[in-house]
Amino acid sequence: ELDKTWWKEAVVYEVYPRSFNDTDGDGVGDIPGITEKADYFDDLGVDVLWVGPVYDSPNADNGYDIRNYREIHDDFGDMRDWERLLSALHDRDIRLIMDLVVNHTSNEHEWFQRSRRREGPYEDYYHWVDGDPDEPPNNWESIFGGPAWTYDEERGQWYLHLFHEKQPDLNWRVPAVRKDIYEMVNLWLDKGIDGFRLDAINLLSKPAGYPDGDPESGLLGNEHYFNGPRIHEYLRELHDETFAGRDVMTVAEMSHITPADAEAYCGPDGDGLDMTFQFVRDGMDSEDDGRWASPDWALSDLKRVLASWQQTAGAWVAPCLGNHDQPRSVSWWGDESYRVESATLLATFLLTLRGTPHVYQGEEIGMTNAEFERLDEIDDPDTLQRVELAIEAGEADGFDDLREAVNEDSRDHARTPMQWSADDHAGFTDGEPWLRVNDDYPEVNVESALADESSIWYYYRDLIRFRHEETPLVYGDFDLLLPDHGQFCAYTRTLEAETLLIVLNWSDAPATFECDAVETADSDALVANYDDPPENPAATEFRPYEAAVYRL
Ligand code: TEU
Repeated sequence: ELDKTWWKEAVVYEVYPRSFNDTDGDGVGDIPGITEKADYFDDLGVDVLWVGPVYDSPNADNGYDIRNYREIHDDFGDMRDWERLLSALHDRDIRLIMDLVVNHTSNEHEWFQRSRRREGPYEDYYHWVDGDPDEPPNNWESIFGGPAWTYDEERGQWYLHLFHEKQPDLNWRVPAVRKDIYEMVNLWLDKGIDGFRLDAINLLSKPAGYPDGDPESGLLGNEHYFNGPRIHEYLRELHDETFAGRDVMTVAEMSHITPADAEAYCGPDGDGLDMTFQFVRDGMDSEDDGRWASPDWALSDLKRVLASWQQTAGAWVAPCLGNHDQPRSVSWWGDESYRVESATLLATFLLTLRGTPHVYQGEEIGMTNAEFERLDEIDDPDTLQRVELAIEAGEADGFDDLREAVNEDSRDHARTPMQWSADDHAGFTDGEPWLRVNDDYPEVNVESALADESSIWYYYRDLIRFRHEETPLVYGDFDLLLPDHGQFCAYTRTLEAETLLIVLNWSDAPATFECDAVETADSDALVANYDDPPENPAATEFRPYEAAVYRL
């Protein structure tokens, strides 16, 4: 008996509001700009829009530092604009989920301001620790690099921030903190949204006493603050006090988790969360903090991680190949020299996996990494901090020494403006864009993609339709084939008597498909990214980045 639910059958599309579509010429995307594209999402066929943080924020981390959870940031519009967006989407049967950022707030949030003045109930809302102003309380490192503690002169204590120093971590041990958060969550749910993406949510619980991290463990302290001692209690309570009994979806953003952890959070006996992202990179990187790792990843490594999640996780997952924190998927997972072929191969992959696929804005037109030439073209606080620290530590003389690393992996790659047309600034804005537009926009843009029926865009649209029609792609089992093959990523999706075979030649050279585990016969490929796909995959040569789906 299948446990059917709309969010299992959905395809989600992530919008990064700052970079999506600017309607008022200030160079920053806005909510009316998202609403303006309501038909665009509908035409593409996505079911859910995840819109990144649009709350009031001083923008130390592009809205992931929230000053007021109940207000819309001026840059993006106002509450009326937001309501119009919600109805424009609902009119088209598209649901809306928002970002829920509750591991931390901005240091400009009223709670922090009052906490640093030790005002009444707010005194312990954050993690405050006594200590010598020159000696942080422990060796924990911030995920953006540098110490996870900042000394606050006003209060005369250290406070914890696992991200930027303008993002102090909330103290979830305090019941009043949790209660305030649940109230805020319910306020948004009562407005009629369809769920949340839960930001950095497995970081909520920190161990009492803040023990030092193991000096050998990569990101210092990670074993203490990821999946901390009371995490399941907090998440269960969050669920029970807010999402329970409502028809909404929750997708948890968690790194440093195994498939078994995913089950503990999102499985049938978990905390009530619906799904967690499956970041294919998590588990592949040798470094614990995988940010500036080499893009020379190995397909066998990818398949190992993939199979462990797709075959064993007793939880629903949300596969994604990119988001606003990752390099562009074509540049990282694909091949810019085979941009169209590899982008369509990646689409075939993402949309035939088990779980709820999340497409990131621009993937549907094959947007690539930009080439950043100068430090002043970088905006991402994570990248900037790392550059600064590397220079301070004498590992580099200046930006030039770091340019290659930055260009491999900066979060800014995902944040360059959406490319709508070949007009100035890719049609994103009439003003000056807040972040530079990728130089490839005259060729890579929505307008030209829509004018060409063989474009990546139409391939996405057709695949999304195909996924909606083929139940095995949603509810079927996943079985990896040829785990050690250096070029093919191939697998089956099986539901009862029905089996679909997915063959991806994930390389820039031809490869012959030979696999005893499946019985193939002459049949047309149901989906393929070349015009004339092999009729029978067996013993047939697949061209560079050729992808095809067959019914067995
Ligand atoms: O990211 C959480 C997180 O762990 C990231 O630091 C991620 O590991 C990193 O960006 C490298 O890919 C979330 C948001 O997605 C991110 O944009 C925010 O900066 C962060 O939380 C803090 O809110």
